[in-house]
Amino acid sequence: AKDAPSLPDAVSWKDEDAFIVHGLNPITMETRRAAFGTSTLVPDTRLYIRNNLPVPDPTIVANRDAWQVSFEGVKKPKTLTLEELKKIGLHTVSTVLQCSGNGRGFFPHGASGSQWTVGAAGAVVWSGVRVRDVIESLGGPTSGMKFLTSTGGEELPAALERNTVVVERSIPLEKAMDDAILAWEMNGAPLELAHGGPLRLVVPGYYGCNNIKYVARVAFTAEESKASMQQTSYRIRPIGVSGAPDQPTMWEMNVKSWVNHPTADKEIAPGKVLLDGVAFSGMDPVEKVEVSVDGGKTWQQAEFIGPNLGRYAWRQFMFTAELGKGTHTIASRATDASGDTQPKARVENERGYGNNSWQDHAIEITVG
Ligand code: MSS
Repeated sequence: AKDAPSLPDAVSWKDEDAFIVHGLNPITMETRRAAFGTSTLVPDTRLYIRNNLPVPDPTIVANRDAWQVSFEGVKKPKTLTLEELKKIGLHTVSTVLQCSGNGRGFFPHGASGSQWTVGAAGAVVWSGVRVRDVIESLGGPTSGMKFLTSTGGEELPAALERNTVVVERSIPLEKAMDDAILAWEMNGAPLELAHGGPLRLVVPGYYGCNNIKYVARVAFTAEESKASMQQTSYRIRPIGVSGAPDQPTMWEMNVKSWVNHPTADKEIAPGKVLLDGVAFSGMDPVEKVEVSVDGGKTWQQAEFIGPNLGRYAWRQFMFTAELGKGTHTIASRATDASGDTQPKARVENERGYGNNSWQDHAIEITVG
């Protein structure tokens, strides 16, 4: 029998053995590399969790349809319930949800934040209503608006200034109107509280931080949110430099891949060795994955397997290598439809965001 579960209630239903738990207050847990399967989607029980604030009280999912969202910066501002949103439209999309800091653990300067390796990411399927359809039913954005600013429904500690703690992110208005959705379902079931239920914003191709959980306010704004989460956090800057609004923000994801199996903890016999992994990009579909079994000296093309769930999902790939006794450094390198290829080296930056270095994500396996 297993010991009493050590995960808090909000995530007690997760498959604990599948995770590296980086922290529980707030909850920060990544999927182990070896725990990723090969059938494209990551089941809810194995999908990573990243919360900036404590998970809200479960009473908010007791009556999901009663959840309210206020729409502002539109011609006919209104508060709609989830029940009303469900009548406006229905759209389903598969995306890779990935934390901006996924791969931070590979930065040698000790970037502050969760020391994620590969597992703060997963492909899932969402159902909800397109932001565009809701906004059109409210007369469209008012003129002069440039961003969609969304706010999480967490109760904020009264002692702290709102903008220093609130989970609020702005994305370009065009992106929001193009394909963002308000999702109430993930992988075929009502969205779990820990993943943002009853309702979450999903921004396909954008980093996790933009996918606001428990979304309570959706506003078109002329400027980016004044929240620290928008102004100074999630900004790419050189090591030692503070975050500032003129630095690039974590919107579109970059092209990335990694090998999941075999894992170093399994015995591997010499001969044919099957490798598999995942590959994805931000706004462009991934087109090609190459694999190297000699630490990047030579590359060969891998084969995509499994269903193609669209440009925002990840593709599984596999490769059969002929490996002799000894230690081998296995790397993968993806290229997307815009021609972007994963670089060898990470882009050094203060907070360790956006790591897509193929070298950092390589694994060492011992055969024989
Ligand atoms: N939302 C809210 N409301 N809150 C919080 O905290 N976080 C972020 C997103 N959203 C939050 C939100 C992050 S940061 C992330 S990644 C994500 O979410 C995650 O998700 P999941 O579901 O996995 O947990 Mo980084 O970039």
